[in-house]
Amino acid sequence: MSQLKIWGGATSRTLRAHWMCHELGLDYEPKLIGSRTGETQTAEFRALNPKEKIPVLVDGDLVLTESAAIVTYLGDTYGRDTGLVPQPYTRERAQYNQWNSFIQMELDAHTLYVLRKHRDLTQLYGEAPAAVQHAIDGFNKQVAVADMTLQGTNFLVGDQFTGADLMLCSTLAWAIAYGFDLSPRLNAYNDLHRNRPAFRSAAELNFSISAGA
Ligand SMILES: N[C@@H](CCC(=O)N[C@@H](CS)C(=O)NCC(=O)O)C(=O)O
Repeated sequence: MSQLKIWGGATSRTLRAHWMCHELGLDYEPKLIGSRTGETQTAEFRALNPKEKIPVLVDGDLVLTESAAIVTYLGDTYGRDTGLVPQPYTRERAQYNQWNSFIQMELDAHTLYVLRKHRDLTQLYGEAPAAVQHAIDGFNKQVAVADMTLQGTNFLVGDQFTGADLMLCSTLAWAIAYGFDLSPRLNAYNDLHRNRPAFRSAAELNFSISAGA
């Protein structure tokens, strides 16, 4: 049995962790539990992650949460020479960190996740039409910055695919599923990277289960 486990499936955030494992060709054990199925509230899972959230990485006695932190840890630990995560103490690493923070905050937490909560899960989080409208406008404004950056390149950092592209593509797919109309450049970028064999095998695994209602 592998000492490396990834808990969680069915969402864009869990996809990030599986996708990086597949990029690195890692032998790991997927523990495919879904969100809002009750599986994040079992005693076993709460002992791992009292936040009751997925994804979670377990590597021996290390437990790590937060999808971007998991992606970076995997690249640092198991892919030092792959360039999937730029080397520490470099300008490329600083730019990589910047993009991952931007994607998590501006394209995920403040915008798409607001729609998730206050448009799709109103029975749990309540209605907030003004917040929903601001989230839509905010996403469109911020994603335009990614669009500008990708003028003449297929990569956010340097000249190769990195964990930052993985983070952005997983988020763009989420946006498309929510009905956002992305620019031709962002669609082409997203399609290019979603053609990677590691994306396809990881997505097949990740979406082999469903989230709860
Ligand atoms: N910032 C965290 C967010 C994690 C998160 O909110 N996960 C959701 C699913 S995408 C979850 O586990 N929800 C718990 C539940 O609904 O049961 C990350 O990027 O990993």
